[in-house]
Amino acid sequence: MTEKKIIQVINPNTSLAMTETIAAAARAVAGPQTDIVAVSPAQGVPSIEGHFDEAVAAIGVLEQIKAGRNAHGHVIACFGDPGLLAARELARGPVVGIAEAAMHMATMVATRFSIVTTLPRTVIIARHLLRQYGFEHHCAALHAIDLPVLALEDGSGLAQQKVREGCIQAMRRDGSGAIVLGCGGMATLARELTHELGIPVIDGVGAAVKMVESLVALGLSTSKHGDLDYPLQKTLSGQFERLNLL
Ligand code: 2AL
Repeated sequence: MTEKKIIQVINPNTSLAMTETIAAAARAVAGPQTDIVAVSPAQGVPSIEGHFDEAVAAIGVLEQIKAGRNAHGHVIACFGDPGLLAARELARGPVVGIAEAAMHMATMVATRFSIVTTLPRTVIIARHLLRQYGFEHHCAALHAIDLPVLALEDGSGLAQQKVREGCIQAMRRDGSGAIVLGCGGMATLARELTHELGIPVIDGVGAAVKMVESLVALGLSTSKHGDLDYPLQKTLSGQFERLNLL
């Protein structure tokens, strides 16, 4: 019997409700030989909606990577991919962010995609990522539902309804062949929307889990040749002592 593979799925914010949503989406797509371990930092920001939030959240991501070094691979389940390259330095196995995973997959099923995210200010973060990852020319438009991240967890269903409307509007207006959902808290909506709209609606959590599974199955780890090598040994002080490698 083949050994089970552990994929650590990190929600970089401290919302336990959102961690559960993300865990459910990850488990829904994981193969039978994959164990999903969903975690979130004990300290940090309750939701990530700007550059400041991302900088704080990145520390929590690194702590979780360090604590989860028994995992075969890791997913960073926030659409800003906070701390991605730093996490790759710390980790042995592959680390995949949900924004990069969803964007990559979207380019494989459509020539142009649209993104539906939460607040207008997170649109800017997504734009930065499109440029950084080289997907600017693949993205037709970005849309914000204009509700904060935690509205997705308030139980009212309003945010989910707005995501649905945003996707329909994006499909009609942008001429895009696919839609990328721009928040970890939207993860469980993708399958139903794909069915309803008749075009691929891509959730980065599922996309990232399947990418990590593929990388692990192919025996491909994060390269330790060059800049993603383990961080140079130095002694961190004060509250950052907990990030010391040894
Ligand atoms: C996110 C996300 O995925 N989780 C979070 O806290 N903030 N990003 C976003 N664009 O809403």
